[in-house]
Amino acid sequence: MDTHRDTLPPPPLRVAIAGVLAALAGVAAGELVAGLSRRLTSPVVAIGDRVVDAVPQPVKQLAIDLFGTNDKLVLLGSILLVLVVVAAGIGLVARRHLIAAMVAALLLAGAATLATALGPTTPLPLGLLPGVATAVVALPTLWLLVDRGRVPVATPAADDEPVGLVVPTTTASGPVEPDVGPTRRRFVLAATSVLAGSVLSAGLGRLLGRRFSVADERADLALPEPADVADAVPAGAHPDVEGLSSFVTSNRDFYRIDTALEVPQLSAADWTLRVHGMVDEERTWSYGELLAMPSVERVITMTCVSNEVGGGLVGTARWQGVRLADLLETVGVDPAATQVVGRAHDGFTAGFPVEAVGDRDCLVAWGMNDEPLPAAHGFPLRLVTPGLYGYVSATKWLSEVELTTFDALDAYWVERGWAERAPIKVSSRIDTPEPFARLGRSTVAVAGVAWAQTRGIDAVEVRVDDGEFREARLATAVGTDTWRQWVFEWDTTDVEPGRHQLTVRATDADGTVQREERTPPFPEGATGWHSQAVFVDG
Ligand SMILES: Nc1nc2c(c(=O)[nH]1)N[C@H]1C(S)=C(S)[C@@H](COP(=O)(O)O)O[C@H]1N2
Ligand SMILES: [Mo]
Repeated sequence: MDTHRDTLPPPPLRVAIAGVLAALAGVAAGELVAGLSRRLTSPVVAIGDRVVDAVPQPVKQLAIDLFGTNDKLVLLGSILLVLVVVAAGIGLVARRHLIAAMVAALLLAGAATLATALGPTTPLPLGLLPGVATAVVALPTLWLLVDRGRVPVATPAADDEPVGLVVPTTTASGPVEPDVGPTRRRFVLAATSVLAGSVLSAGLGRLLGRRFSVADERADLALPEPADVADAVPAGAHPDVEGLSSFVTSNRDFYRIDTALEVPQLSAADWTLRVHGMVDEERTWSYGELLAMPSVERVITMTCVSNEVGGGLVGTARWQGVRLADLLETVGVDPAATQVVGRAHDGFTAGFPVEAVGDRDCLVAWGMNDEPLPAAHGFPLRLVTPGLYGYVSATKWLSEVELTTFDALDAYWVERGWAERAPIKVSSRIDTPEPFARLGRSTVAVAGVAWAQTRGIDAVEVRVDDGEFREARLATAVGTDTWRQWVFEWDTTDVEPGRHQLTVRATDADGTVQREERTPPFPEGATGWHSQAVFVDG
């Protein structure tokens, strides 16, 4: 190229920085465009969504084991990290082969566009926009920064020339590198402008995106009083022991598990629930119509199949909504249907046996603890089904209920190897004392929760070290669909000072004793007794 006859390629550090900044500018443009419409997704989040859908089960389990419920942040961070490394590489290629680097950048932006456009909620061709914006901004930026990084032949910059935002033009001994200063300054100026522009547009995009929040809409909604309310939780259901879980879990403390990288913000104003498939006559209800139907309130304990022994992926709420049985009665179910599938706006599915709709209170819930469902817990509508793990029964952001058969449809997690039928296993957890607590020599209240939804808890036993299991005192049962609290008064003067191991096991009302053998959550829920060490003072 003629204009470059009197310049040399930029130093490697400059081109690497050029690559990274061009990528960031592209990402920022994607964020900005995604903020323009509620139906658009940021390319980074879209890539994350595709990864979540595609990664094999062992990898997913590893991510959950390593990062717990922070796995989503870690995923988004990893995507950005990979992007930075790849972009730096593209920058280095651009040093000598600008066209090749531009092609690589185009492919990268193309992948982002594909990820965004392939989203199940993405309307085309509008959905192409964030990805296209990424390419339209990243490619010229790369070209510009590489060009600005070139060095005059007269004074080639050393490869290790530092690129700083403060350009030293003099030292104690006088002026240095008179020709490099201006070219370096030119690059730093371009790079800083790109960085500032990126931060601004990404920030603006995020700011614009906030107007899709359903927070105000939720706050303004007036929920009806259910015709059939649940009794207040009796005082006897919650022993007064410090460190014991509250009986009803607050919305804020309720565990959250789903595949959504960003909490969906879905307006109830135009929300509909379509019930279809193997039915006599399909029907669609608006959110308002469902709110106007005779409703019920039920206290139900939900559990995630991924809950480890002793873990916190279990919670109890007062749920308000309509019985799914009432909706199914209206549409008329084909007797050959075996599976009820709840489908979310994004295509997520969870399916369970049709009989469950008749033999328990399966709810299309619109309320959680007397509030409209929080966005993270499924606003505007979700399913809540007692006795079945959430992944088969509790679709959030519910847009469809489909009557089908187990042969015809594998729901989201079943497709990924998890069990097709997933009743909740009888389980128990020690809430207090905490692991490795130091205990005085007195009577110590060991307390916790136990659950076997739809059956109920008949016994909880506690064992100290290798001793006999002894019965704990059961708190008042609220119902068979909720957990039950328990207390075991332990006289620590009975034991030697030092380390002791407390172990709990529960028995459900069918007589099934919690299994001792430790097995992991995959594919149908963990088993094993919860056990923890404490220290008794001398
Ligand atoms: N749309 C949608 N619904 C979903 C999920 C999901 O990923 N997407 N996860 C399910 C799982 S695995 C569980 S355990 C429950 C958790 O509900 P919560 O987050 O309100 O506790 O939601 C279920 N419903
Ligand atoms: Mo779950």
